[in-house]
Amino acid sequence: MKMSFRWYGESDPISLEYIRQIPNMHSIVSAVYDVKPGEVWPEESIAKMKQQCEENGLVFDVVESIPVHEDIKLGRGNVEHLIDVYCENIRRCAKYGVKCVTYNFMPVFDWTRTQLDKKAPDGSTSLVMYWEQMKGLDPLKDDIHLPGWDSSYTQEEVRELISAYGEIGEEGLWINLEKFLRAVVPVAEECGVRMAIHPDDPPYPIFGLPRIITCEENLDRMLAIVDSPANSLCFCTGSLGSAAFNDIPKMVRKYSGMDRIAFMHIRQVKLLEDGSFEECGHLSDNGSLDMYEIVKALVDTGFDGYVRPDHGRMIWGETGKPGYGLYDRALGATYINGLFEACEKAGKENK
Ligand code: DNO
Repeated sequence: MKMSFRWYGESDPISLEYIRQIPNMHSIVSAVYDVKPGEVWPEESIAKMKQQCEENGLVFDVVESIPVHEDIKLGRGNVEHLIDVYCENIRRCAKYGVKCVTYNFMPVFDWTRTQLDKKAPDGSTSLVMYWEQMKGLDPLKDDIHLPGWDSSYTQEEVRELISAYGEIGEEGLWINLEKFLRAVVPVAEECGVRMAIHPDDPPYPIFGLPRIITCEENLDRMLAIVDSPANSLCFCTGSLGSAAFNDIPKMVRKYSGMDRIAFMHIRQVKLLEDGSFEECGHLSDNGSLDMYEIVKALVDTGFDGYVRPDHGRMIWGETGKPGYGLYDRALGATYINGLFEACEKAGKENK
């Protein structure tokens, strides 16, 4: 596996000088942030990112994300042009050494949480989603500002998008995903890039918006659309793991065994009885996911893709982008390194 760390570029309060000091750190996961979805990424920006990483002994070979324009997901407007731009961005990234491109197909909003700084008994804070806090919210009637949601949309635009997605429904979204994959995956294949779709977070409909990258049946369906390692998963344990119906170690074993996981987001989540969930420390004991079984499944199946610790808590007084502080993600990386070393050594001894 190649250990990686997400970095938000020069505006990120965490420097590459710090990131490189995390044991076993190999790759930087980043993107060009000052370009809107549907626009071409300037080559200079990609080249600069590559150079900055190299100066720090790191490799910029994972992109997270090239965002998919809402019109591609909705199948409206100038889809052909938007898909061409997307393909061009893949080619440009590949030219500067990128091997894996992450994206998602979630309507309107990326991840959904109701609070980003929930205090745990030990004084750390983390992101949570409590159904109690969601109750009664209706985006078609109320002005809703959930933390982390794209604030560039007006409430009017959000309402329009929500109704448009309501009209196409899940099957409409599948049709548009299929069209996207059939165009994009051959380009990725050609330039040696693996596309890695991020699951919906959480993996079920929110506010009636269709969500399709949610469970084993749907992951099978998505991978079958184009049966190629260039059409792979960004397997996010925390996103898929925030629904009890997903058996995470089993799914990791299956998809890694098929060589269809390009990128692992490893994070912990604690499921509560009513379906709410809290993010927590990476350790198995801290939450609902058995991290040992997850890493063992990767090692047993010879996984050689990218891994990153995902959302950390805020600890030791750190402030910054919720989920993306330095300290707890570094602890996560170290813990994940330890699990890999133990599983790899045990695997060799058992041979
Ligand atoms: C959350 C991230 C996601 C992810 C996108 C990929 O912290 O894992 O926002 O980057 O869904 O397109």
